[in-house]
Amino acid sequence: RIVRDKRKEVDLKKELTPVSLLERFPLFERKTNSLAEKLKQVGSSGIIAEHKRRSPSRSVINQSLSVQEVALGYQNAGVAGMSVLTDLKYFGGSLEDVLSVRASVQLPILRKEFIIDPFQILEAKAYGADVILLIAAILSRSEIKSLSETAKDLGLDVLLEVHNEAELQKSLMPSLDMLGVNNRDLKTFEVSLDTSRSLSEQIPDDFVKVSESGISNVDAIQDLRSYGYKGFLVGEHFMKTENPGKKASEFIK
Ligand code: IGP
Repeated sequence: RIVRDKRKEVDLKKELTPVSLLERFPLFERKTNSLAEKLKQVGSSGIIAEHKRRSPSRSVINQSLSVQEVALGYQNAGVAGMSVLTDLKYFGGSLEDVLSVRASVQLPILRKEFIIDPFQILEAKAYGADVILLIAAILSRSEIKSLSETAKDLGLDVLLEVHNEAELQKSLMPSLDMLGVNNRDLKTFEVSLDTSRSLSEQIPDDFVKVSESGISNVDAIQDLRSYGYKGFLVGEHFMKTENPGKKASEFIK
């Protein structure tokens, strides 16, 4: 369903902004800032704070703050990186949000999108992102391979997201930097941090481990660290407050 929607969206966008034009965007030449390297640094907060206006599981989360305000708040709090949802239909985001965040902060930026086509990776680069997300549930192994290699060629980091053992086993390859375990089941929206706990030992040490979704307290982060996680992707818990940056700072010493 979502893959079909994205196919259409991408075909339309390719006509409006052909690759030859994207490659001439000023940010296309920008040297990227690695999120994986940032997470590996000793003393990193590990927090990847997300900008999320709404979601299919919770409808409206926060529509009143500007994306710049949110980004500056997160940066001041000391987060390691920022995730920016660019899907319009389900999350109310856009690539312009990435551009606004890029203009406001130096943090590594993850383009949070359902990526199915190399064109979306060129867009990510052209709009100032540093990292792309690939979701194992909607991609074959050969798609993961070609998309991640495209990203690496452009100097972007790759975060590969899995939700179960089969997705993890089919996906392991050297062109990935980070392995994200999504605690939320994208089909049922059920959330359990046990997903991260139980998959952790099957993720080889060459990948930076990231736990995604449903994280709402500092103790959970301490616990996940003991399973080897170095990155913690948090959206709703910060965004549902009036001051997401302030909420994020409570998670960072
Ligand atoms: C953030 P949460 O529960 O803190 O808002 O979750 C992030 O993990 C979630 O938005 C997410 C997501 C995704 C969204 C993880 N993987 C894939 C869209 C597509």
